[in-house]
Amino acid sequence: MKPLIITVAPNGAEVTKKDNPNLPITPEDIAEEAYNCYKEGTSIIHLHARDENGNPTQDPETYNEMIKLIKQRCNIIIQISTGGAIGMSTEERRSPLELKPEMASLTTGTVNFGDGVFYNPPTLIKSLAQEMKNLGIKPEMEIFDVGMIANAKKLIKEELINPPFQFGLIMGVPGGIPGTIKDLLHLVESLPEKSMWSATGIGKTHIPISVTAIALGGNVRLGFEDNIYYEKGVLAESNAQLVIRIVRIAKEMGRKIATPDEVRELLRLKI
Ligand code: KMH
Ligand code: ZN
Repeated sequence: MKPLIITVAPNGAEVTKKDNPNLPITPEDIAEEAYNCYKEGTSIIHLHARDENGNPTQDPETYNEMIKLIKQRCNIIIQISTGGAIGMSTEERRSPLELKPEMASLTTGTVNFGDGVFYNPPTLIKSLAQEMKNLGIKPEMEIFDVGMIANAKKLIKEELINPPFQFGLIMGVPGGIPGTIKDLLHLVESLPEKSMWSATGIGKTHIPISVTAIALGGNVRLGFEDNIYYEKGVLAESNAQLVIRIVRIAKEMGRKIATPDEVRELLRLKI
């Protein structure tokens, strides 16, 4: 089996310090968290920016500050979010692409998201894919429900995405595909050829989805964006604490852990 690629999504856009006081918010705290996760075996960091009040922002300057501080510490692969937060304008969401990170997220469909709607109409998906292609940014196609894989295949057919195709299967969002093993198998079986994938399960689905992904030869995403608990009723102390557990389980299951440079080669990232 290929080495396990660990992605950490350390803060997301929706979680607050009230939910978990250990949530990293400032560029400095996020950079330190990225470094701690890197030291434990993380190769990709999925970034969302927050403003000085802790609210989500897509301000390129804030992303730039975070990225600069992370790069001073380690060579982890930077993946910025183009999802941002519910309700953001499309212009706002796309703006940090100008920083030309190695990777960016690209959700390939609209989905209910708790009480809100994560809005991704075909024109937006296509224009984000085109922009990433022009800038040499590798998209991670984020899949919240199975129909989004069909939309991704359309982008591939239109040659807007180059192989290998990187998918992030995000399961258990209220409104999206449930985080069950059966649903994970269905998603994986639906992926096109030349695909690589990671899976994450929101909340209590975190461990079953991670362990199954490791067993299937896929990869994992974890972090406070998806899950703020270490176990039922116990908040995680840090993102790195979640990484340490997954690395321990993966090693027990016979998977080596990929380094950022190994991932650059596997995903054929432009450096
Ligand atoms: N915050 C969610 C509405 C992404 O990063 O691309 C969307 C999200 C996806 O987090
Ligand atoms: Zn995100």
